[in-house]
Amino acid sequence: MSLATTEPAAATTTLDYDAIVIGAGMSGMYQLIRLRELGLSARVFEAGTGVGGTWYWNRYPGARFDSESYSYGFSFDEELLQEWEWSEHFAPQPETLRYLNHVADRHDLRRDIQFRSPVAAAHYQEASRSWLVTLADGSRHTSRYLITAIGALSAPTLPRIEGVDSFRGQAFHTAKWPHEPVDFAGKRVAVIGTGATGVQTIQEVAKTAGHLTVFQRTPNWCTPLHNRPITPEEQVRIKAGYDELFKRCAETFACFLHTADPRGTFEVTPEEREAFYEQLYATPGFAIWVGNFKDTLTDRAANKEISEFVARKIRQRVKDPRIADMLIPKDHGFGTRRVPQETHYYEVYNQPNVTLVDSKATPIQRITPTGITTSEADYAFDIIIYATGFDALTGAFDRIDIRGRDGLALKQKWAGGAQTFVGMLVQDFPNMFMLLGPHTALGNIPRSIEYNVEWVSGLLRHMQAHGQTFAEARPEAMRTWTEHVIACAEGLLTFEVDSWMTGVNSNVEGKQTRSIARYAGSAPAYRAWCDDVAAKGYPDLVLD
Ligand code: NA7
Repeated sequence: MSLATTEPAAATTTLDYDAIVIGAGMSGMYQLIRLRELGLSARVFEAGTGVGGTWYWNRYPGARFDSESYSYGFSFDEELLQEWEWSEHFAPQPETLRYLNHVADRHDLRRDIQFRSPVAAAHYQEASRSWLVTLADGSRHTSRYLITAIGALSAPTLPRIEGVDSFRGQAFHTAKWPHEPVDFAGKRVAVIGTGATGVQTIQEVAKTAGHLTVFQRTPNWCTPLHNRPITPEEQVRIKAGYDELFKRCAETFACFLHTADPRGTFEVTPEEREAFYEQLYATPGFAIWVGNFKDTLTDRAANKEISEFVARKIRQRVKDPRIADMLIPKDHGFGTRRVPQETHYYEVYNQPNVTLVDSKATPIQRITPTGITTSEADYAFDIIIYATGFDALTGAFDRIDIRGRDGLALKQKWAGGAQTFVGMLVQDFPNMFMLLGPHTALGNIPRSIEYNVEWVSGLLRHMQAHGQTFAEARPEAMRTWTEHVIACAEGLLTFEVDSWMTGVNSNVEGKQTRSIARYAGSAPAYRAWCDDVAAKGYPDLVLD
């Protein structure tokens, strides 16, 4: 590749912006702040009418954090940390959306964000080494850099079931929830899906629905969230302890406050093990998932122990043994799929207004104008809620026509599985930077977002200092990183199970088999790798 020949064109082309950012969720918001600090002009295109991304779209009843609120907020703004008060240990969605709007106000972000502007296409322009971005309304915008801030769980999927459009009642996907409240009182309501979203929805809707019917295809291992209000004394301690708290998040495996216990499951006596499980079951948040014995997700026998413990809890909490049995997963062990965090979820099935349908044994055959037909029965509904999840990790990328050098489609590049360099760059797609793209550490997501934004901003600062305007991952660096991501997944029970974490979505063409698009190493190891690249002056990138 001759870099010199294209340089004059690159220098003389007039572009609309230095950077175009797609998405005004937490990634896009923070990236905009950093771009401004670098003195770069930026435009954020956002499909919604407001900021917040995930917390803008997912307004379904019961939506809330599963990470401790104070570990989830932005950490970069000391004044914001002191000024903002979370009301609960696991904040509900409306509060999080208020928080993100507050951040947008505080940093005057909206003047650089264009709302109601879904991006349809982004094409790399070889001659000018720039990006041409086309919005759904056909308008075109150019920039030197393209930064995707489109989320890992942001492309909702409806079931591929005949008749979805034919239903005459109200129907909602949880991630496209209306801005007005939905009244369930006296209504016949169906929820399809029992992932983290379905569980939060079900336990809330069951409070007021006339009758709620839950269509469960695969049960998940759910554990108590133990949410409660933050007391004034706790508020003081939280605010005084932010440095310590974020230091801890930076040290743990997945940036949560919880991290694995250094002991193996069978290094302790059965009594000690049971006592430890009980303690974890009583601890708020993800302690039981990510703070368990170190071999919980790698050793089959260890995993069986904790699975049996949680199964016993389900049996204790659900009165009808037949229903309890339906709610206990049989095809995967505890923690090998995302663990939904619940508040009286299992007790919902003791209520007379709730019915559980096994939609694996009696599959949904079609949605009808009046309800749902399974292989066994016809059900009539006023409201159908689709808690059917997302085309995760790569889905949001697939929905935009992203093309790199020589018109190569990103979808084509990733046809055999995602390939990236540290989850942030892709060879053949110069000057495109991904925040929370495939192959990045996810975990407690804002912590990962902040790191991604800071790394990309550090790279841009380095390029500014060296008079460079072109960055592309070297093919061998991308190969090495992609192989490393695949190696990290080896031996993990999680990768032996179908879920969004292994790229499986029964409702998306071509996503029926498992793939590795999620980095499964530790967040500290991820950061160490990326920091090393920066410290060495980015030898894995072609910079010019
Ligand atoms: P998930 O975890 O992907 O859950 C989707 C649920 O919908 C799951 O129970 C699916 O069953 C079910 N589903 C999907 N399609 C169908 C059809 N066609 N028929 C019946 N049931 C279906 O999505 P969530 O939104 O709950 O959570 C995603 C992440 O977002 C979550 O982990 C958080 O990190 C935030 P299946 O298990 O595939 O049998």
